[in-house]
Amino acid sequence: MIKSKISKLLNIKYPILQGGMAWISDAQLAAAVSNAGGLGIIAAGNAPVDLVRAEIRKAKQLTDKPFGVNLMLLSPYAEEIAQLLIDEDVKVVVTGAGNPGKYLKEWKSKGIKVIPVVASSALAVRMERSGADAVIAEGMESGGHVGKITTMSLLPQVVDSVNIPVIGAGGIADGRGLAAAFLLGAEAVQIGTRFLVANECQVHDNYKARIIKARDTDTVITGRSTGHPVRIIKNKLAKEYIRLEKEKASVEEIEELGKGSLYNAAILGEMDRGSIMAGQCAGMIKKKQSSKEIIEEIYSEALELFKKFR
Ligand code: TUI
Repeated sequence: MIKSKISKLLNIKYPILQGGMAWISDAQLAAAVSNAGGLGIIAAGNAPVDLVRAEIRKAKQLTDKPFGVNLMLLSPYAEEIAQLLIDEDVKVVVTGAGNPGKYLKEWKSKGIKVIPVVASSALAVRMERSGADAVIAEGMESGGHVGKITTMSLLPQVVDSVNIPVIGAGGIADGRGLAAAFLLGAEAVQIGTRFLVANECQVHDNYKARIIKARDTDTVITGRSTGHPVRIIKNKLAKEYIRLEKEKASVEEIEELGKGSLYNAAILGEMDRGSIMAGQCAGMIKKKQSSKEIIEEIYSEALELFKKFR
């Protein structure tokens, strides 16, 4: 077994967290990952409180293992969901796309394990001081909302900056990525893109097919000029973003283009004008598998690689 502080902290078998993907990471996926020995995570995304509550309750029915909820801090419902996580006795909270400082004290007082995603060492240090149990250092290879530093550079610098365990994320899709993250000092990894093609993932089949077809150069970051950079697979929508940004269109005009676009891709399967969020590792993903197969394959590949160092 790979010994890891995170497996111990979260009471999980494998040091693998499933990324909270808005409109995609629901109770079914999270429970499948948790039942397989990883940490499943329900994404709150921009969803209203009632929907998130229903998913949390559903996950409790589907697994007796620990699972987490990802609070996307740009959500208009962030405040209400922060309270919901307390009311529903959620064990692990991951935050993304911002600084969760104002919620940390109360979550900690209720015994919730808090794991903020950070894109810099400075935020990691602040989070440790505020009482975070661990941080996720997410490099800009990841899908969706991204920072500016790559996993290779960010992860070891965050590891050097804090004493709490660090989870690596961004560009990790197989056992090589898991092993590499551990060599850079991580105690676990968070994986999103690979779980898009999990059998238990309810994302539209067109989305899964697009991931399987993806090549290494197929993603692009849009929205840097609006302050909300997002990595998506290149398509008509991405081209339109790039055109508007080149023409220095207003933030409102660019953001209007993005409204509902993730829903259009993930739920409606709209591949031309939807936001197909995916990490740069999409090109490595070649087949659909169960969550259990994905986790066990990644883990056994990494174990095999570690034997080289004995
Ligand atoms: O949150 C993510 N990835 C996401 S959220 C999302 S939903 C969305 N939809 C439309 C527009 C925007 C988002 C899709 N993908 N990853 C975690 C993450 N957090 N990556 C980077 C960061 C981050 C960046 C800067 C966290 C904190 C931060 O600093 C904030 C501060 O105040 O210092």
